[in-house]
Amino acid sequence: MTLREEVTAYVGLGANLGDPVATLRLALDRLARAPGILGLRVSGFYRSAPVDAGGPWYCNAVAEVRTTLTAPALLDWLQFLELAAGRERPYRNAPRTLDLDLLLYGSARIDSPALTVPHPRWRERAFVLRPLQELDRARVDDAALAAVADQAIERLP
Ligand code: A4P
Ligand code: MG
Repeated sequence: MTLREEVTAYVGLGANLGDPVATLRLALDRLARAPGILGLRVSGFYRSAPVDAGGPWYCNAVAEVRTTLTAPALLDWLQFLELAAGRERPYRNAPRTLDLDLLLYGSARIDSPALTVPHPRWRERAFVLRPLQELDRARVDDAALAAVADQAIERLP
């Protein structure tokens, strides 16, 4: 049997329909139990105004995931968890019960029809940068944060 190497990946979580905090908690719980997931570290939860989208404010967080899953296999799990949360896709950037984005997968660069890593917009979003900075300060520079300072966001207690 070939043992896969352990990789550290970052997953962005977002929700603005239903009970976003409860949905994020449940998704994190399910992700932590998924096969091939060795451990999770989770940022605080944030309330953020929709960026390039309408609808209610979002709840957002980022999870650092230690995994032996390949990036496509991890994406499959994330999409399964979105479906389990009742995710529908009526139009682009529509309000959603749960959105799980693979932000980073080790140092991999992936550009396939189903998966782009790093996520193309991760550096443009305060709702990604702020929670990610909590988990790994070195990944988020002050210039990136300054560039998104106009995006309304607050950490939930
Ligand atoms: N896909 C490709 N690369 C990836 C990746 N790295 N991670 C593909 C996840 N999926 C990836 O995704 C569409 C397709 O992208 C998938 O089938 C997958 O194969 P989706 O989740 O159906 O579509 P989406 O969520 O509308 O697109 P995306 O790219 O996640 O949207 P964005 O740009 O992330 O924007 N404002 C606040 N405050 N908080 C938010 O969470 N989210 C968005 C979504 C907009 N504004 C927001 C928030
Ligand atoms: Mg998405």
